Amino acid sequence: MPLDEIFISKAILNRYFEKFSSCMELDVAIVGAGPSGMLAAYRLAKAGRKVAIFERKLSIGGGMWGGGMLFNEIVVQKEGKRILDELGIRTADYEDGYYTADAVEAVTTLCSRACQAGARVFNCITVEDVMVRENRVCGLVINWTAVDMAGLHVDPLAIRAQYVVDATGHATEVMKVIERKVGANLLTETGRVIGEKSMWAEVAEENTLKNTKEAFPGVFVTGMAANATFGSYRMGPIFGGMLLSGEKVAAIINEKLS
Ligand code: 48F
Repeated sequence: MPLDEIFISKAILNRYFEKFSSCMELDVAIVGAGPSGMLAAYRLAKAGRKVAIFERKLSIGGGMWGGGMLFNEIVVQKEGKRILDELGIRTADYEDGYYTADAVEAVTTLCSRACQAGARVFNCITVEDVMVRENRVCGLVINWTAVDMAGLHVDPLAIRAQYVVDATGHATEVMKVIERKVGANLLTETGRVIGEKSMWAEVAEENTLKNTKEAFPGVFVTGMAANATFGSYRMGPIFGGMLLSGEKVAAIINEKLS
């Protein structure tokens, strides 16, 4: 058959809408395709959960592509290397328990593993709100990023999820929208998003794991969003904590879904 532009267009539309409508009701909806969100998606999909990531940008990877200050290498510790090994991302021994990996290889492989395990990634979609029933988040309100960027007055759509993961990094966008609109206390000391502190890699890495937990009924925080929500430090371009946090949030939610 000669190439037909309309046939190509229909193939894209039909396949996209099949994919999208199969994700209207999810076990887990993850907001943000940075390292913590993608690792969580990979683990949950591998466990057989129906999981999708909604990512505002055209590109996945969040802060991982750029390594540190655009030098596209990342650093992990031994525990982070365990996860990179499992994913098939090559690491190089540096010194004293530090390992490096190519940031581009890390992002692309992590996303590929998540997709092949069954996670769906929807890029160019911004999560602008949540759905709440009886003081528990039960879904996301989404719109095209292009609509948001153009400032168009267009109503969003919604998807239902048993659990939502805020993996939006420093911005902590899901928690902030809950804080602003829901009018109920978050599960933090102050009942609010406490906010991120300055850089202290060692404490931040440790706290990322501690802070990976439920922050509002139905919503878990992972990665840098966990530290920002519960008021801990930033860590800069060391990524073990992000991966371990994604692993932890997936394990907790998987357990709950069981
Ligand atoms: O920031 P990001 O990479 O999150 P992370 O997994 O990792 C943090 C590290 O990259 C680094 C660090 C530690 O090493 O400090 O910064 O915690 O990825 C967050 C993703 O969420 C998207 C955003 O575009 C990015 O790709 N995002 C943010 N807000 C929204 C969103 C939103 N409202 N809707 C959809 N996506």
